[in-house]
Amino acid sequence: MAHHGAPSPALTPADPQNPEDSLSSLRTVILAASWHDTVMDGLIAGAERAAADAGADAEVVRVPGSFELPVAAADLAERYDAVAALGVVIRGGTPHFDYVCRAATDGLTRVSIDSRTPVGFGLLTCDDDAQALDRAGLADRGDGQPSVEDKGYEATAAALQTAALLRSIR
Ligand code: DLZ
Repeated sequence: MAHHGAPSPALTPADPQNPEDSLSSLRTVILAASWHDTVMDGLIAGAERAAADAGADAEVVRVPGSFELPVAAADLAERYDAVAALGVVIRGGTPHFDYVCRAATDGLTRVSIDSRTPVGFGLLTCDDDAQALDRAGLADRGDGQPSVEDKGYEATAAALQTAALLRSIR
């Protein structure tokens, strides 16, 4: 899938000859907010595809909104090797958007650093629904081509790859 200058998120399938190096043994959780159902479904589908490409089992844990992602991530980081945090915030007419985005972003950053557990950043902060659908891999671009973004996949692949890296250097 083409990306706007982003590194290819494709994950190499787990190597059965090399179980120690495999991504499949990483305990992985997909943490998902519950606003904007259709877009969330696309993000979660992308995240599950990334986990499947890695050969990893990933359970899905839901929180009410993106504001709740950091506290749940903090708890999950204690028992998982990789957390993929997914949410969608769409700009409205008030500054609320900025507060939720800031709280979720700062909170997830803090959790990741403090826990030393990679937290993939799959929070969409969008101006409108069309932008969010595109980033979640769900846009109908009208030319028979799919979206150029798949942020659920990217966030999960990044968390898994970082977790494997940390494991290899510890
Ligand atoms: C309240 C709210 C609003 C207005 N918009 C969103 C949104 O676009 N995306 C999202 O994930 N959550 C939203 N929320 C809910 C907050 O994240 C949070 O769940 C509530 O403020 C309760 O703490």
